[in-house]
Amino acid sequence: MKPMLIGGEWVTTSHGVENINPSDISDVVDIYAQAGRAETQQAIAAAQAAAPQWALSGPQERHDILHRAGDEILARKQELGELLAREEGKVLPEAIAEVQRAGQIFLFFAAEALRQRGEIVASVRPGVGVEITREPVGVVGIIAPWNFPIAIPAWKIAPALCYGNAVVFKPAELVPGSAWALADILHRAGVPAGVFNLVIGAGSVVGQTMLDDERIDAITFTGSQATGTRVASASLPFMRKIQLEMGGKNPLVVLDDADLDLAVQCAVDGAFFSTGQRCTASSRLVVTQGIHDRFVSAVAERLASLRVGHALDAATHIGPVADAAQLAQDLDYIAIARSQGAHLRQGGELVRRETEGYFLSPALLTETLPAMRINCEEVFGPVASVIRVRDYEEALFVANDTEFGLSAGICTTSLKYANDFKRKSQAGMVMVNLPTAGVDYHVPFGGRKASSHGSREQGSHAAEFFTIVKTAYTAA
Ligand code: UN1
Repeated sequence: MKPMLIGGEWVTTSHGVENINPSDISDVVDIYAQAGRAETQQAIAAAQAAAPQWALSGPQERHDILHRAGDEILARKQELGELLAREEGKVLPEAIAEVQRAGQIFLFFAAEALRQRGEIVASVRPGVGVEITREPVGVVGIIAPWNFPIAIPAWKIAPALCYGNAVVFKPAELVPGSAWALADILHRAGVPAGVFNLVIGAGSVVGQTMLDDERIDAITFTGSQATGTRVASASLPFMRKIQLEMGGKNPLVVLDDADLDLAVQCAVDGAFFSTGQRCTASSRLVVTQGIHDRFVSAVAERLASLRVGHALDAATHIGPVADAAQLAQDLDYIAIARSQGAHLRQGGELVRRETEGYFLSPALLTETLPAMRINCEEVFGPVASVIRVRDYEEALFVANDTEFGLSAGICTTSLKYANDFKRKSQAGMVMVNLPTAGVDYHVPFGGRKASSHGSREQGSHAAEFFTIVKTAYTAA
């Protein structure tokens, strides 16, 4: 059994969390010590004790630790990619790319550690000087989802440490393997005892204990809207800082003048790769009438040619759904869409393979209307729906007509429409002739409306969440 990391010590318990391979449910990747309330509280206490010293650490120490971690992640990307593909189910090339991204994030924040600076401003009062600096927040709780088992933890942990915070990290129970590997790497990279703590366990126990504990000064969370709302309401009594990423219902607009091959590629990649399990997935394909039929046929044809199967099989394009509950949810949404009048044009069927896994063929629903549940709620699976619209104006309206606002894309050869969409889209990230999913690691990530709350993740904008601004006045 792999232990948890509390106060710089590897700690074990009698209960274990099994890490099951969704491509082959007879394959138990490993067993991980399961934290309860007491262990979570110990981890919080350890972080609180270590935070003041770490806050005083210099940029060189933080740089060196983050750099060592980034280097090791990159050097081991093949092995860590295999672990990730095995525990989460994304295909190996996607898993390796995710590990690479995690390594790059650590190197980015290693460099950011050296770039921390403040401002000196003239006071409006003669003889007074004003300094504006950023200080660490203190103890940061990190609650991560299962769909990016190493990249999302990396883009929360690296800035937390870079800006001088202590961390209590709760990964998703479905994917403890990558989280454990990351903890081991950070531990050996020289993170001082208590500055980084790993607690694996149920959201209702570990997550709830974190939410209820006043000693956690900030929580960064990625996951469902329902849990995000719980994080927000539990944090309000403490006036705790929060950063929430809660999914999307991202539109990809395809206009009559689009390059058809490119539009099909954007739609298939954005909606179905990584088994559609991305909060940035292009789950609503908003298509103008002149290209609609050609686009739908081409997407359906492309989907039929994709092989669903074991994530580590080189012939596989799309891996399994992450677990039984997610598979049930995907199938439910397909059934709901059909009962509301959608046409299942392609896929949406369970697929049998040599190993028993959660294999679902990518589902394309057509003739859907914006008000149908399939177009309002996040499915989080290989399921996309097509909405037929008259023209660009209607496409823009439909694209924005959602409570979410994470990412939005448009495929067009018209600069006029592309620019108009960039200006008027109500999403946090806008993509022109690109899939809605698949973002760079060095620029801000985040959404608007119900998709996100708090300041942006990633890039130098991450400083906003992981620091507190101090304004100091000095009379000469
Ligand atoms: C991406 O599309 O490259 O959970 C990243 C998610 C997002 C990350 C998406 N927070 O899917």
